Amino acid sequence: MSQQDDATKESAILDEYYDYVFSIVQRCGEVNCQISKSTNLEDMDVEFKSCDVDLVTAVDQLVEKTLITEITKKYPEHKFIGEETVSGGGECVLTDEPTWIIDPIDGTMNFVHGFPHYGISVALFMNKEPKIAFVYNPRLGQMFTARKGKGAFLNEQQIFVSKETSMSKALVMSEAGTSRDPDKLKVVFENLINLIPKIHGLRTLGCAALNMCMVALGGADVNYEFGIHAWDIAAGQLLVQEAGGVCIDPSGGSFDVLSRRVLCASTMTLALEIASNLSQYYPPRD
Ligand code: LIP
Repeated sequence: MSQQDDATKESAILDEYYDYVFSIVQRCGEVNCQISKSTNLEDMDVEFKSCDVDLVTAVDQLVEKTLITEITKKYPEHKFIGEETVSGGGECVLTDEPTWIIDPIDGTMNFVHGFPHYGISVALFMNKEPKIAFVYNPRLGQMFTARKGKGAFLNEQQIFVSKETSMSKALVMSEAGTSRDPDKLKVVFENLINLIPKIHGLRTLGCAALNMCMVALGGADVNYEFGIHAWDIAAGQLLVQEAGGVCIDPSGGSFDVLSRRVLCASTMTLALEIASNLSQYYPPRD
């Protein structure tokens, strides 16, 4: 078989995966949305993970279970890295096999408070490269999708990053994250004190995957965070890249989805200028 035949075959398989998983993500979003509209904060079934601001709800667990069960039914050989499975003691291993990296609700704190900025984040990696991405905010009806080589979309309209190259004009997103480790918080605040006078503005909305989507659609110019996990950024990586932007390590080196560090931006010039202004924090890898 020629290389072109191989590429056509892979593209057809990826289209099939995309269509199948798109409808599962949509269904999970509908369930999630009904629950969040009909549930009071005090009735919400919330548990704590690494600390008392690292939350998980029964909805996170249900959405992750549904995605894994439904994908396994059709593709039993596929692997998974899911936030709640890993938090429950499961493995976080990325091989060359087709692997779905899942955050059932990215922005669980927002979900629990009814702040309508959270989403289901799902990415397919093959040979350790992202091929398909979905980030779905069911409360606001925003479905972000991307396929390798085929662009990034919001509700089927193609999206592009801004062309911003200058830090002084950049709208920057970042998060303190869910860890309360004083060493990490020191770096978070150092960076804010250093950056805020040099940038156009700062936004911190509590959902890493949607922050990356804001860069992909050109609303924000930069997003960086230390301490996030693969499931928070896997789909965002492809969305930003397919929208014409860049994902790098916050030190300026290459991006590594398991490093728990991300810096994405509209342009490489801007990404490197931000990187050169950041104090660094290196959490243990995923
Ligand atoms: C959270 C993010 C939040 C980020 C945290 C954490 P969770 O994900 O969305 O914006 O700052 O590092 O990863 O726990 O809600 O899925």
